[in-house]
Amino acid sequence: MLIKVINANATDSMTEIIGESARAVAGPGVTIDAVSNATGPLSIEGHEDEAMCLPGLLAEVRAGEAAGVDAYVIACFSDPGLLAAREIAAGPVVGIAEAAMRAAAYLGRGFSVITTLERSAPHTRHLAEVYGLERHCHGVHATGIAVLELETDPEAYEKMLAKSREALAADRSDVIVLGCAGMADLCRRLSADLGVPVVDGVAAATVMARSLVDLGLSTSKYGEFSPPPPKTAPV
Ligand code: 5HY
Repeated sequence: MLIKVINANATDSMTEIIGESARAVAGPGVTIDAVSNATGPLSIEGHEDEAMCLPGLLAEVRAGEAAGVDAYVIACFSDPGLLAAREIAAGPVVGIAEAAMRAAAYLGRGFSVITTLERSAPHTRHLAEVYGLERHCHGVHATGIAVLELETDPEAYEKMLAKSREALAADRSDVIVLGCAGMADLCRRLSADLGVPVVDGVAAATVMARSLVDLGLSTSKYGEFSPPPPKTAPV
């Protein structure tokens, strides 16, 4: 089985972290093709970045279709292009925010999302509503660490640990969701230090994508997610 994991941004070092997380859970017989979005922004930190990442991200899905990819993971916590990718792909497409939040709902009474910049928090709350998980999402907390600083700020881990402890107490939650694909490598350490489940969306989405393929299931093409009709210019 071939799962293509698409980092919506153009930062290769983050793609490596994402690929490692996906490979760690992929299981036997699954090949992970982790790719960067060559024409996307270096990080996705707002609506304009999200819009700008879409052409490159969807081009990767189209290339995946030509290469026989079985399923896709969109590895960016705003789940950019998720619905469009579902129109293009024959196999299932799973976004890391949706997969992480759904997984977290199995694990406790309520979860807190630990995100990067404060500006990302409202969109995460919006996604929880869209996915019908707002009752489970007890809070979204920003660390103030920009996406690319996750790799360069020597205090990034300590800041995430402190913010997670604050969130668990303030939200009366019992599960932490990592709100950025670039946090994937911190998941196990954070869970050990906090003593609660910590969900990395890259891993959750990879397992979900694999499971859907194993079940022989994919996006319905019956209605909304059928390819759009061909267009001819008016004359
Ligand atoms: C992500 N941005 O997962 C999001 C997270 C964020 O480039 N990869 C990004 O902070 O909005």
